[in-house]
Amino acid sequence: MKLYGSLVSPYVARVAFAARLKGLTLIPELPPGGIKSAEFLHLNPIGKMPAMEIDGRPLAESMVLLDYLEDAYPTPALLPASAYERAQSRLLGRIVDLYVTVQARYFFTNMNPATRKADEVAAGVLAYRKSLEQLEHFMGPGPYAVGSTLGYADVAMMPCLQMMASVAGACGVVDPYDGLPRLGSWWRKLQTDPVTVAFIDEYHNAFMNFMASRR
Ligand SMILES: N[C@@H](CCC(=O)N[C@@H](CS)C(=O)NCC(=O)O)C(=O)O
Repeated sequence: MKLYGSLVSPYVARVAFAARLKGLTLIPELPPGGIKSAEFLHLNPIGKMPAMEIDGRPLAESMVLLDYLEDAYPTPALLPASAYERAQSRLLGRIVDLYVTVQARYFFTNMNPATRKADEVAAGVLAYRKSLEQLEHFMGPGPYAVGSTLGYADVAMMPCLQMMASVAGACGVVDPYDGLPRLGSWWRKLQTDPVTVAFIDEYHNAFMNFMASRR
């Protein structure tokens, strides 16, 4: 079983972290020719990371890969037991992918203060905030995103929200979870758990090194 991609991608990071929580050794590797090479496109014609190769067969899309790991390696379970909470966990991941991380474009294109367009950043701040409110609405009361143990929803949310906080932060968003009590206490909870702290740091360092290399 192979995981293709780099930890700089929050989508790759969520798969790597899920695998780690399951005790699997699944270190992401960049395909030798990159993700637009003919070899990689043969495996994953979507041309995005992550992708996996499982017994010679291809699989892609990070949330599908989380589900694969959960089905193939059920212990320890990352999804909760109840049907509602399983759906709630998947919904949180979907909101992150469809409504939260898409707002990163407003910030990525305005990282340089010299060329920053204030109206674009302002639109991004509003759209990002709205998407966080949507996430907050569907989260559980804590301490984790769904229930009282670290699981699927936390793994799906953590690197993506870390990435969003970094790029929005670079454009002046100081406390994205202000006035969002569930998200705020969830994020603070993650900072108290050595397992999540280590992973957040690892992902954050990979992402920040990547951003520095683009300057
Ligand atoms: N929906 C995909 C998103 C993956 C994605 O956008 N990956 C980015 C890196 S963060 C990528 O590979 N981008 C390359 C491109 O779009 O050309 C997933 O969840 O796996």
